[in-house]
Amino acid sequence: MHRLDTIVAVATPKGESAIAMLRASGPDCANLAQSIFNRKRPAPPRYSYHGTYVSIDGEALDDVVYCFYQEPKSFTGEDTLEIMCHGNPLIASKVLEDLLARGCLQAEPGEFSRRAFLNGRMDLTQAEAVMELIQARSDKAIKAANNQLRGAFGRQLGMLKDKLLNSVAAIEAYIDFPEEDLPAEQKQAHVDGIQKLVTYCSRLIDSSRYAAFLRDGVKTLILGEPNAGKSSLLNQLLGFERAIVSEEPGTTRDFLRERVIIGEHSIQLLDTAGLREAQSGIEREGIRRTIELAEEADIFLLVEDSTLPSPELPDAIADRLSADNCIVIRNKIDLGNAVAANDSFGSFRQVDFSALKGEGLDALRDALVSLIDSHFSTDEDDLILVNARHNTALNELKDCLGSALAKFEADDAAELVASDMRGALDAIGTILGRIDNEAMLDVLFSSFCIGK
Ligand SMILES: Nc1nc2c(ncn2[C@@H]2O[C@H](COP(=O)(O)OP(=O)(O)OP(=O)(O)O)[C@@H](O)[C@H]2O)c(=O)[nH]1
Ligand SMILES: [Mg+2]
Repeated sequence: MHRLDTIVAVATPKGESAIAMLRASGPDCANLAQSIFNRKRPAPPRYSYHGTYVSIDGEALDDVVYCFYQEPKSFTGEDTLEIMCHGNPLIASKVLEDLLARGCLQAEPGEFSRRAFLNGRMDLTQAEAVMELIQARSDKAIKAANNQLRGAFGRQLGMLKDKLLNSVAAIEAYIDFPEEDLPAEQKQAHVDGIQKLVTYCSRLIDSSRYAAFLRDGVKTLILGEPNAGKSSLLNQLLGFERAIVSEEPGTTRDFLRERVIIGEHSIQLLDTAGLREAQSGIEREGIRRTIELAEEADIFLLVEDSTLPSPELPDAIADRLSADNCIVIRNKIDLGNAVAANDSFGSFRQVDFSALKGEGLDALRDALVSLIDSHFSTDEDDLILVNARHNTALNELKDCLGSALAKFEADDAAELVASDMRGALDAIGTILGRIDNEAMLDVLFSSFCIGK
């Protein structure tokens, strides 16, 4: 249940910085602002004040700026006090200790957001978007999180819910009159309406892969024969010598994972063991892992030594490559004796490259951005970051709607159809957040940071 305590936390990371911020929320905030800063009158809300923070023992702790927000016009919907002190972790923790001594409780992770949700300041998808925004690692991810924070998902679900409610009301009207049949054209309108909702659900479920890629980065596998220059390419894209490069084939055994931002995208680069008949058990294991990684990768960079004929790839990998997900990198063009490119990659994007000299790097970056853009083409304006929790509820929603449709078509009793539709409404409620589901809220908010 909603605690009526005043909670407090340091909202900025530990470490030296220009400023550290503490945030308190709850009914004591107005009094705290008055007593800490020795004010004769309460602090007018939403104004910044400069003052000396005097502890409960009368010690001047720091020169700070503070701002009082009066409920309901605050992030949490409660009275809130924000205190900006100098960014010395010792000062921030002294201020925190003093606020605890004055009766505040240390906030749990995500407790501010949880209160914002419980006080109706945001739905659950928006609370989740706050966390997505904090953790977003690329421009695209930030845009999507912002979109969700502004309530895009909530609005779409709200419209869906209204349509369902209308249908349920119309269908339930027939429950009391079992001898009457729903007129055929009305029934068809409901069926069409539900069908549209099913399509909408499927689209959202499909987009969860895109959301995962925004969150974790596009999984990009660097593949090729030993010595083709895969690790040299990784180092070029990263801009530093991450991987060992040597003329000895079979240098990379275990795969390396690094993240890089290219254009608006966050990319997870995986450098792998060269593909060939393995010379040793360790190398064989490395190649097995490469094949395993290929199953989940989004994008492939196939590195070829342009002075040698194209290699034969294991079937498990060749089957995964297509013009939509792979760029062929013709490496070592600086050597000047390139052989003709392999016809079977004729339709693929190809980039002439020298990992030794860094030639072709811009062309490769451009090709990568254009490939990712076309691979994950989505309408940015209604981009939703579908997470695992949403996905479960969306599948539930889709199942309920599918079952309602089947019953409609079988001319089952109106109450049976209505019961499925009610199930669908519950699933939407789960996504937006039902206040009675304490356990789910505990799990969800505990993954947030303290002070958020
Ligand atoms: N001339 C030239 N040499 C290159 C180029 N790229 C890589 N090399 C050389 O080729 C050799 C192998 O490079 P690596 O980057 O280790 O190749 P790899 O594909 O990671 O090899 P394994 O890890 O053994 O599979 C090294 O001696 C590199 O200096 C290039 O563009 N031009
Ligand atoms: Mg290597």
